[in-house]
This record gives sequence, C-alpha cells and structure tokens, in this order.
Amino acid sequence: MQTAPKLQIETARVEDDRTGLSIETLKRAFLDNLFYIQGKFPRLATQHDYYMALAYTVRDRLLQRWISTAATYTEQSSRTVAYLSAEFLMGPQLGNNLINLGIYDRVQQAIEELGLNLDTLLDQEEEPGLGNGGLGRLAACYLDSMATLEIPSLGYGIRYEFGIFKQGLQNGWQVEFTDKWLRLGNPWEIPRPDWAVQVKLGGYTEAYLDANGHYRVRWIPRQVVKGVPYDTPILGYQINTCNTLRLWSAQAPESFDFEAFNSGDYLGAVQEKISSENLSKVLYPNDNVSQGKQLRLAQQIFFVSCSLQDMIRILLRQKLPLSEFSQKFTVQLNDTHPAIAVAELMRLLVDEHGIAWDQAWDITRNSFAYTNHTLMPEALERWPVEMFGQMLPRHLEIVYEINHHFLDEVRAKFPDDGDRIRRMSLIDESGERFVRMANLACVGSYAINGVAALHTELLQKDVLHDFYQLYPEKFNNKTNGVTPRRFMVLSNPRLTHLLNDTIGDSWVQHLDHLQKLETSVEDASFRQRWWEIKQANKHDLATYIQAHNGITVDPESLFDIQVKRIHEYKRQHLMVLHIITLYNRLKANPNLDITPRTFLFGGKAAPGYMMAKLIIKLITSVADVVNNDPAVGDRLKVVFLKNFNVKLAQHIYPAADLSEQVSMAGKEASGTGNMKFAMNGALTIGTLDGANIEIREEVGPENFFLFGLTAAEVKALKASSYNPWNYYQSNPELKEVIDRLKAGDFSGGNPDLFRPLIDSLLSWDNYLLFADYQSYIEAQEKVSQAYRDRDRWVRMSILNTARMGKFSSDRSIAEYAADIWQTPSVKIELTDNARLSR
Ligand code: TH1
Repeated sequence: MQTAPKLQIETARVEDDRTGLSIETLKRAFLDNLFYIQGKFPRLATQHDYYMALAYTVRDRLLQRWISTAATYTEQSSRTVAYLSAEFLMGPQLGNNLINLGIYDRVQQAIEELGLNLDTLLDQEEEPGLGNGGLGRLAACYLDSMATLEIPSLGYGIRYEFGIFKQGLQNGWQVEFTDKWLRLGNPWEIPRPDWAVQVKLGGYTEAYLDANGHYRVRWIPRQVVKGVPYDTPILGYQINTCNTLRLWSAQAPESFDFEAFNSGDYLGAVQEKISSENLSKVLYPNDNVSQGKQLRLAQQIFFVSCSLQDMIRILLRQKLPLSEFSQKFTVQLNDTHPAIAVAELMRLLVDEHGIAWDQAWDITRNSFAYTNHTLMPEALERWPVEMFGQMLPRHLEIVYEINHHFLDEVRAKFPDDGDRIRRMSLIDESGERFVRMANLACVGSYAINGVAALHTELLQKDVLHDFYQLYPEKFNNKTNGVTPRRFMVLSNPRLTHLLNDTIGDSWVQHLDHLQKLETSVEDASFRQRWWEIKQANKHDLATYIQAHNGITVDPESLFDIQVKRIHEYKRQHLMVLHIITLYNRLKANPNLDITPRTFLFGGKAAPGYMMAKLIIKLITSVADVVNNDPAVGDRLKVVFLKNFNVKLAQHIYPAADLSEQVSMAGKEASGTGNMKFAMNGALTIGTLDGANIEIREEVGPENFFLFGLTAAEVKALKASSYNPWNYYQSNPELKEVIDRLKAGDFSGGNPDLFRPLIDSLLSWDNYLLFADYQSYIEAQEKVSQAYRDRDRWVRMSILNTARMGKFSSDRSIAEYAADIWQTPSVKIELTDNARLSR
C-alpha cells in the first residue's frame, strides 16, 4: 500500500540560497535578491539597490533563528520581558547584524569579489532614528543585550513615520528637516496585519448590570484607531536567540471608513483616516522635556494599549489564564511615557475580561516595573485632568479609583499627614488639576529604579522621597550600560583587532575580560600600536570633517569632543567659555606654547528650545572666528558636526582623545555617551554627576580629569542665594570672555545676538557655569599637560578601556533579570523547517 508522500525539507544537506554562509552562496543570494526583490540587474542598480539586496540576504539568514526563537518561546511558554518604550534609537541595522551573525568578514569578501565596497553599502542605510537621545539608545542597547543573554523579550513601541528630525545648518543656525526614513523602504521589518488591534479614544462611559447582575462599565469611544504591528528581528551576539522589536503603526479601521463612506460622508471618512494616522506620524523631538500636548498622550495610550492587548493575545494563545499575566510577562516601563499602562491593564482586565477589581489590581501591581531616567522638573509628565478625561474617560475613572485605594494605604501608614497625601496623590490639586504619571508608575509597579547610583540616591532623597518612605523595598539601582558590539566591535574595528590579538575575543561577551589588558600597559610596542590606532581613527574623522565642514583639522592635535543633545544643563557653553579663554590667551600672547586642540561638537536642539539653538549659533560663531584667525594658526580648531545620530556617533567615539561630560552635578541621571567614549580609550573630563562617578571609580581617579561642585555643594550653593555676578567680577579671565561676547567679538560686532545667553548667565546662571568655570579651566590645563606626555597619556587611555567592563549593557541586563524580572535564559536550538511546519 502506498502512503501519501511526506514533505521532505532537508536544510542541512545542500547550502541553500537563504541560509548558506559560504562566500559563493552569499554572492549568489545577493544577486538573486537584487534581481527578484529590487527588480534590477547590475547595470541599472544604484548603490542603494545593492544595499537592499545585501540587507535581504542578511535578513534571510536571520529568519531561521527568528522563527526558531518564536517557536521555542511558544512551546515553553517562557517568561518574557515586555520592554515598553516610546523611543527605540536603533541606528543602522546591517552592520550590527553582520557582526552578531559572525559573517562580517565573509560578506566583506563576497561584496568585494563582486566589485563593490561594503563600507559604501553600509553607508546607504537610512537609520531608524526613532528616539531623541540616551533614553531611546539605551532601549536599543538593552534589546541587544537581552538577546545576547538569551532572555525572552519583546520590545514594544511606535513605528513613527518620521523619526527625529534631520539637522541642517544655515548661517550657523540649526534648521530642521523631516526624517523620511521609510522613503526607500525598510528591509528589516515584517508587517503583521493579522495581529492588528483596535484602540479607543474619546467618548464617554456608562454603567450597566451584566448577565450575572454585576455592576460593569462600558466605554463608548468617539474614535477607534487600528494598530498594525511591524516586527524587526533582534539577533543576539553569535547566538541563535533572535528576539523581536514590535512597533505599532496607526491606521483608520476599515469599518469606520465604510460607515462614513456609505452615509455619503466621503471627506469625513478620509478626515477620520488622516486623524488616525497622525498618531504614529512623528516623534516628539524633546529630550528631557514634556510638552504636554494632546497628541503625545494619544501616542502613549495608542502603543501601550496595542502592546498590552498583544500580550493578552499571546497569553491566551498559549492557553494560559489571565490570572497568570504577571507570571508570563514582566513589563518594564521606560520612564513614564508608557505609564498609562497601569490604568490600561486594569481596564482590559476589569472591563473587557470581567476580572474583579482586587484581583486585577494584584495582577497589575505584579506586572510592572518602572525606570525613572531624569530628575529634571520640566521632564515630569503631568496631564491636565480635563484633557485626560476628554481622551480617556474610562482611564480617568480608573485612576481615581486606584487613587482612592492608594491614599487609604498612605493614610493607614502615615495618619494625619495631609501634606503627604497632597504630595503623593495621583492627582495634583494645587492649582489646575493634573494626573501625575510618575506617581501612577510608582503605585502600579513592583520595582522602581534609577539609572546610576547617584541618580537612584537622589530619587530616594528627593523626587520620589515619599514613595521611598512608603515602599522602600521597591527601590533599586540599575546603572546604565551600552553594547560593546555596536560601540566597539562594529565602530572600532582597528581596536577590536588589537584587543583580539592581545587577549582573545571573549571580551565581546564578557566585557570585564578587558581587565587582561592591564599587563600590556607595560609593553612599549603595545602602547605604540594603541597610539597608532587612535591616530588612524582620528585621521578618518579628519577626512569626514574635511568633506562635510570644509575645515582642515590636525589629527595630531588633541581631539576634545562633546556630542549629546544640546541642553543648558549639559553645559555645552562651558566648553565654549574654555575655547574663548584659550583664544584670549593666544591673542594676548601669540607665542604661547599651548597644546593644539580640535574642539568637536555635535547634537540636536529641540526645535522649540531657543536657548539651545542659540548655543549652537554660539559654537558655530566662535568656530568662524577662531578657525579663521591667522594668529591662532592650526593650534585651535572648532567644529560643529551637523546631524549627530547613531551612524555619525560610530565614527566619533573611536576618534576621541577627550570626552566632555560636564553637566551640573545632580542633573544628568546617568549619561551613556560617557561610557562609549571611555571604552574606546578616551579620557574623561567631567563632574561628579550620573555615571561619571562610577566610571571614575572604575578607571581610577588618576585616570580621570575631575572638576566642579558636587551635587551636595550645588544644592548648598543654590540655597545660599548664588550670585554669578561675583564670579564674573572676581575672575579676570572669565570677565574677559564674557566681555568679548558682550562686545560682539564673536557676532560680527552685533552685541545683541548672544544677549539672551549672556544675560541669563550673569543674572541667574541656573546651571552654575560661573561657579565651575575656574575649576574646569584648571582641569583642562592638567589635560593639556598630560597630552604632552604621550607615554603617560597612552597608559591612561589603555587603563580606561581595560577598566570599563562594568559598563556593558550585558551587566545592566543581567542585573535587571536577576533582581527585577526573574527571567531565566532560554537556549534556542535551530529547529529544522519540518518541525516548524507541524
Ligand atoms: C536620558 C537622561 O537624560 C540620561 O542621563 C540617561 O543616561 C538616559 O536617559 C538613559 O537612561 C533621558 N532622556 C529622556 C527623554 C525624554 C524624557 C526624559 C528623559 S531622561 C523624552
């Protein structure tokens, strides 16, 4: 008797075009994709077509891992981290995937054999800039580390059609251009329309009795928006685990279109569609500031509701009851941007799934963990109750109900303390009423963490003091980290080769193994190679600067760099005060023997932040004067690199000698650029702020240029009515700097241009630039001296890299997993396709 033929798929025997890794197979797959996906033959293809063909070739090689990972998690019902973030600043994907797949060199050879250049192709990628700065980039580093540590995880966010704006410069001022990153297609994402969900907005609620006679609430929305998930694979480093970043795109639901269409209101239907799609249209370009706009709240509920509904779908598909939500998922809230999730999960459980309030509250409280990223008062999210209720009428009721129970809890522990009740309430009632999102996050979470030791300490002492007193056991610190795959292996191949030659390559997964470098400090030939690598990286950056800014910089000069968002608290202008000080010294004493320096700046200003934009104009104006003064010659150069983003960052960190981390102490929660610089052998000049403190502890105070007031001293000085005028009057060099600015020496004689900045420094100086000026100048003199002793400098540089092990995001994620998430790692075997088809 004949049996039906069985489907035989043999993956192992022949190298097929979609998984094979030999150079011949890679070349064939590449040409195949060029033809069948891009629809081009080589003579017509652009470099971008070639990039796309290569990206698809690489994506094919991720898919088997991706699918095996999903299958394994489903079969094992693995406990999963849901990382909720309004921002994921992923940066270009191709190079990183080549590194993590372990095929970078092979692909490079294949591409060269085809007569193409890999760097040119990598450069074609439009980076997904779906974040503002450190917070969004941290989320991206954490996805890399969760995959590398084999932790089941899903990143959930928004698929903004336009990411962070592109920065241009016109006459030295920042101008903004729309970031049309999807214009030429995105080869890394796969849409999953079958998993689309609906999100309600506006309208009103009404009470009713259900079939069992229970009191229930139903929400009749004014608008329904559809969320369509787009998945991007997140491959771990040389491991099979391939997790998912799931970003939601907003669309109008078809049914709504039809209703309006049928009733003849065609334009109304189109209007509805437009207003729905607005939800995922654009990233709000503010870093460390909350603008309080209605559309922003709509974005938050949109991606949060989509994500929670998706988790519930996954749970139910695995035949788990809703009561096990918090066993299946731990939901990490990346700042308060997704904190509405606390109310939304309650709504889903109580209203949509009929779970009793108390049980729903237990589930909710055991599901969320909240990371706070800032102490800046202007970043604290609060929504006017009026606006909140208009958009989320049911959530407002739920917030009130949570608040009612919560304040009872506070009263029980702290009787007769009305002030405390007013401070801790989820509703700010001191004037116009607001919903306080940080309070909601604290109440609804089982863990609360800051992002560096000092930051967590200040949270406990200051901003979240009341919550710390009520729930001390919830608080913990998780110092930030960054991924060495992108920020060392990918971006600094020269250094990577030297490290691999010297200590092997285990440091890529165990960054603390860099310690093994310490013995090489005594090896003169190693030091020579170290120096040459830095010089080569500086040479590459000098070439970039020549091409983009038309400025010739000397790779032998000290590269002194500050790249980060432009913000007064970060004090880019303190670096400008130093530049002008040196300039004045040279003007007064043309033969002065100074250490030649190249000052580099990069960073975006929020489009509505006038002072930050003026700081950019200040930098470019000082650059124009200093760079073109024959009395200066080649001794000082000032460069503003436009459109600082992940791609550009990868060229900058490896070329830095000096990393500027000069925020006013107590203001920078952690910083992560500080880590990327130091890993690549830059020395830091910095204040005792954020993670600088821990970096200094690790690398040793003798290998770090410290200056400035401590957070405690800042607080004391501010309490004792600080007067910047006194510093101006009593410090002749500072006075000369300010006087020259006032006189218009850097603004073509126009004394008005920088007046807002100067006035603010002279009358308030909120961020204490004048108080820290002298200390900063003295530390910079030590830097200049140290750089003149090349041997000493190189030793310090090596020791910085060698001692940065702590700042791998792998360490951070391991701590999150052990202390907060309780997520065991799950090994992924490559499943053969036959098993998957069952
Ligand atoms: C940053 C912090 O400023 C920085 O110190 C920290 O290293 C980084 O987060 C990662 O933890 C923040 N970015 C934002 C962006 C918004 C709101 C608050 C913060 S805090 C929009």
